[in-house]
Amino acid sequence: MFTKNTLLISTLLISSALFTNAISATSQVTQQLKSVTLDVQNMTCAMCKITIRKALEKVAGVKNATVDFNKKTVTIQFEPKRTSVQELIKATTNVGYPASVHTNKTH
Ligand SMILES: [Cu+2]
Repeated sequence: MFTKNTLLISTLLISSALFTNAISATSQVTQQLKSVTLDVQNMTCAMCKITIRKALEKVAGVKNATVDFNKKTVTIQFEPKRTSVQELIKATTNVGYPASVHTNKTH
């Protein structure tokens, strides 16, 4: 009986932890997903933002791409087994937006 309760509690804890992660941008990535932020060149208007996001979301293995127009960056969550940072950079470059990996200097 004790084990059952413990198991239930752990399950609850794990699910709430997963939920918190899902809504938090600073979440630790799950085992299958990796996150990368790219600095994107040539981003000048709202259309660019859409073009970049669509180009990335077309890449197999990309879960989501979030463009930050003010910072000129895009943060991508992807499955490292299906695609790579090089592929992501190629995708934005192909639609006219050369990119490079964003390095966080405060880190
Ligand atoms: Cu534009």
